[in-house]
Amino acid sequence: MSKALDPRRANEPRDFLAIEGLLDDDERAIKQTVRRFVEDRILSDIAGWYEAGVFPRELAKEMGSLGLLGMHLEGYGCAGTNAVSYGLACLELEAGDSGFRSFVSVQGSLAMFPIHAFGSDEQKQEWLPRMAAGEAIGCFGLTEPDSGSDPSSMRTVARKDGSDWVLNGTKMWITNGGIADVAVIWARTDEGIRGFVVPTQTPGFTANNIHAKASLRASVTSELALEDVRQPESAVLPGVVGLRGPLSCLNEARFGILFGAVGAARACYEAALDYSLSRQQFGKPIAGFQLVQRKLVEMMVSVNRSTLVALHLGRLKDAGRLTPAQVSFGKMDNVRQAVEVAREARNSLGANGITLEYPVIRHMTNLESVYTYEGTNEIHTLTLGQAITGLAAFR
Ligand code: TGC
Ligand code: FAD
Repeated sequence: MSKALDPRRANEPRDFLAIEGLLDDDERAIKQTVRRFVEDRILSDIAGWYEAGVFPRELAKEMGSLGLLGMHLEGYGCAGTNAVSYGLACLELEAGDSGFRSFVSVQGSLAMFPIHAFGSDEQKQEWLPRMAAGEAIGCFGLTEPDSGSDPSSMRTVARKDGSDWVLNGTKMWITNGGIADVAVIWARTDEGIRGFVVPTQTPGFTANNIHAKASLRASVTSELALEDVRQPESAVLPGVVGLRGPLSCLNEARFGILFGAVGAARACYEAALDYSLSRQQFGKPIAGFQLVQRKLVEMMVSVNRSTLVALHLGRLKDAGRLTPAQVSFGKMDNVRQAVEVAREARNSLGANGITLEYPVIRHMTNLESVYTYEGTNEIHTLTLGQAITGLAAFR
């Protein structure tokens, strides 16, 4: 009996539930293109970038020319793909490194999306085409030193001075901050929370990169200090007032993360599978031991289940029916599954699992940030609790 027809080996270990077959031709082509980009441009250098703590800014234009920046937005040089394709691109990028998915999430979903959704024509024309091309880099300033899970407590203020706005405050943990050309800054005003499109060269605007991170090392994370940053009226996002503005952006970015986390988990599972098949102990491959097989099976099941959840949520988004609480379901569960997979995979590699020669510990430490940012596991648990009980337990 040929191998292909043997029912005991009929399933592809790397696509066990044949999920690839649920994608259409365009989606498959985009996924393969991004996968090739990751293989050609990221995988050979990522361990070095990670160790050195650098993000290769020069790759931004390449990602722009692939259409990965503001990918699911329409017009202004954006690719205008469906949501599933955007998710699949995030998945493949994060299979390379969470830092690259972070870059794309922040650029497309947190910096370009608010300009696209809430900006003036002038703001859109000025920033979106250059951001889509990777010529201008954006960041998103919501979190502050004393205001993380509860952004309603933010202290950054924007006060009217004649026809200008003057911004003061500190934003913390801002991805891309130190390499950004433009920052979308959320600040308290007399009218409520508003968004400002602030060029980072404006006097009074300073970005200080955060060093000594043990997670997301191939990504720039910064503190932003705003001291009397003066902006014209045209800097305010005219289309939204209130916390709904930044939280709407987070829905978009969290959607990318719920796909992205699957990519990190898949990379860890595949590394563990390959390693277990080649590593010999007690006279045979360790993959031949029951306890190792159990780990591999749990990882494989988890990756397949998370992929199906992501794809289902992507289909709902493309149908215009995805709710924020459903996004929380995906962000909470897919990231925690990925954390578990990474940890089991790390263990499966023994001592080799702690070196950057293998991707697993890099993904494992990256996922700690992913678990925390864009709403912690607890915040998404409470969002789901509110959705099913009608009772808010945040305060
Ligand atoms: P609450 O009173 O519930 O709502 C205030 C207003 O916002 C509206 N709203 C939403 N709108 C759109 N999407 C959502 N998901 C929304 N959730 C709420 C709501 O309808 C209301 O609107 P209105 O017009 O009636 O005023 O707000 P709350 O203060 O109780 O907070 C709710 C909570 C805790 C869920 C929210 O604050 C939250 O999500 N906190 C987590 C903060 C967070 O995720 N920060 C992320 C910062 S950015 C980041 O981490 C980037 S990492 C990027 C990377 O590198 O990849
Ligand atoms: P806290 O809110 O202080 O939470 C600490 C702990 O308390 C957590 O376990 C939390 O779940 C728990 N907790 C808090 N409130 C409750 C509650 N009501 N019930 C139960 N438990 C609770 N922010 C941006 O604005 N822009 C960015 O680009 C950005 N990039 C980031 C990049 C990295 C690498 C990291 C690590 C963070 C980034 N963040 C960014 C910030 C991120 O969104 C916050 O770290 C996150 O929202 C949590 O806030 P916090 O760190 O202040 O933790």
